[in-house]
Amino acid sequence: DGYALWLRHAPLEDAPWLDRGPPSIYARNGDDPTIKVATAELERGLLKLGGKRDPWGVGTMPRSLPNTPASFELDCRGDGKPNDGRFRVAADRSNKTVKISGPGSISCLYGVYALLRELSQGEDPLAVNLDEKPAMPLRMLNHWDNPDGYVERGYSGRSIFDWWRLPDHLDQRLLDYASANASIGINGTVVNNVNASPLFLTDRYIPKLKRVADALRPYGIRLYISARFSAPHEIGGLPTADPLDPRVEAWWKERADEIYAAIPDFGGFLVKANSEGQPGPQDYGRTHADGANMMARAIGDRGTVIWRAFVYSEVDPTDRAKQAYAEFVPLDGKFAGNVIVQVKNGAIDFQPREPFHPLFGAMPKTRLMLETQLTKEYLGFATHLVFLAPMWEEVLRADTGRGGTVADVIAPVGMAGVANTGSDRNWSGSHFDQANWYAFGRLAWDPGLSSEAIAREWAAQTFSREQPFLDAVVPLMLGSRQAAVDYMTPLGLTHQMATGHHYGPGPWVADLARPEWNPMYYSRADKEGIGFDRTASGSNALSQYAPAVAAQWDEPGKTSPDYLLWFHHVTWDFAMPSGKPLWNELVGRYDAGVARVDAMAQTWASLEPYVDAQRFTDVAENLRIQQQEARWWRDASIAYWQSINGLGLPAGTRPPE
Ligand code: GCW
Repeated sequence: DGYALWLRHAPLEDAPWLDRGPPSIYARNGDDPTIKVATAELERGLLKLGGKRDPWGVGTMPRSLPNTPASFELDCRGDGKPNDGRFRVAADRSNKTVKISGPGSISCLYGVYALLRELSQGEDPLAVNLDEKPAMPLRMLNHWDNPDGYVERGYSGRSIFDWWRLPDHLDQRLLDYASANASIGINGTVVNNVNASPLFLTDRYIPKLKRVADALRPYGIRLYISARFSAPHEIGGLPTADPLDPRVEAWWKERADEIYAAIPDFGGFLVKANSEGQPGPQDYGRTHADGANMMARAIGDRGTVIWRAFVYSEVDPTDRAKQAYAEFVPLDGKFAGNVIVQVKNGAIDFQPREPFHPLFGAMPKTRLMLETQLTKEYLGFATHLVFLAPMWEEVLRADTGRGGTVADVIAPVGMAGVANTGSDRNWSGSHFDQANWYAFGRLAWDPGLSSEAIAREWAAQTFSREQPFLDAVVPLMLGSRQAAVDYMTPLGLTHQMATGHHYGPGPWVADLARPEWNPMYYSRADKEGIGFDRTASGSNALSQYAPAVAAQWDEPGKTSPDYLLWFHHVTWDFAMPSGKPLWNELVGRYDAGVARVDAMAQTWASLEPYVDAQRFTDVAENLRIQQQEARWWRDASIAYWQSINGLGLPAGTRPPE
């Protein structure tokens, strides 16, 4: 039913190594809680992979025996130094032992999962040879979960955190969650919404948080919380939350002390300040740095303050896309060493396609972290099949023009993903959305991995390791994001979603209270043309990029069609590189998006022999909805543009329905 995620370890049909007899495991340092988890996970995985054999068992050896080497040996005795989870998996062919090793217990856990990933794809253990370390230190999920169980922008049921029954009851699902995360290298989780309730800072919640932190710890996952900036005032009895008031700092210090007494490895606070109505230091005439540094002093060297750069309020009416850069760049060099600034992949908001955020590379004296969104708020929720790895690959590989790619900029810090988990049986609301959770972890571990490699290993572990299945499903996944871009917001259009819920088209909306809430604000469509001029003749947001980067986008003729209407207002007959006028190209893109979804549905229909009936049907039914809704997007959007430009449908561009 999908609950097992990519950790199904479906029985291997044809694996000679299994005929060598039931395997055995020997773990050094076997009393370490993380080594215990690693051993249990390896045992569980091997049992499942060998499932069809009888009799079959996995022995765990209490100690090393000279004449009977174990088939798997875990050797991760720490040397006391901080351990980033690097590991090796290497076979000794002479005595047929696979050794998993590294400088600390978490190495063995990561090594075990990496080994199982290979075995699940059909690899022989003696052929596995891995030597890996994570590309960045922080690989985190951000949950937008509220204490009452509602998940903001969550499309997969209620929150997995049962604050009501905690600390007395810990749901097994949390251990399964920890195992899934650890299996892809995720090592931190912010358990509550950035639109934060102050409850999480109260004495009543600390024991609840402690129970969760204790459960996650053996899996190498540190717990963080989102902190509400006004808490000292709201729950602390102080008349203010002014960051420069010593009583306020003393209050945060006292809270931090209480939390650290219960959770010695507490990760720290994530803060959304002065954005979308959230409180923040600007309420007191102070800067983001004043606010962040005050909290950073309260935490001290015990943890980190992660301060979001998603600031979205009425500062610069000319272009919402410019605000974060305008507020944060002047603060470069002013943030304390244990502050991280967390920046969304693009300057608007998790759209189907945005150019990379201009803050990357522009704050060389500040630790910057990338924020992505796994839950598909603007990409058809859990219903539409959209594999996001190509989108993240696009941003990670973008050259900032300021000494490296986005991946280079964040490598010393990390990457966060807004979680898509919930109480649904399949965790993510749909089977294919599990792939986005998986891909996030894999890319945070190694941004050099290709979307294709990630899709392939995920699909093999999740559905079927048969080649014909993989050869069909991998391209289906890889093309799915471009399909969504094409039927929702082609050619650099953005934020055309219906008001509030962000599902389905709403390009005609123009009367909402704030200008930048309106899709018309983004499309700027009129009788003559369409697109948002962000060059010097317009908002000049383009000037926030390094000159070499800006030069790619400063003229419509030079700009990639992917970003054309993001940066330029062009006439409906503007000549596209394809030779077609813009209007024809635009209509063609909507059609191409629909056609691709049709092809996805057709491909999936042909894969029935490889997938269990329930999951096959679940996916097929979602695809049918996506086929209808891609048409809804196309037809509503085109009809609306026609109402503005008065143009007919270009001849021959539209396949008859
Ligand atoms: O994408 C927008 C969402 C809000 C969200 C906000 C943010 C948590 O519509 O629901 O609030 O971004 O990232 O803070």
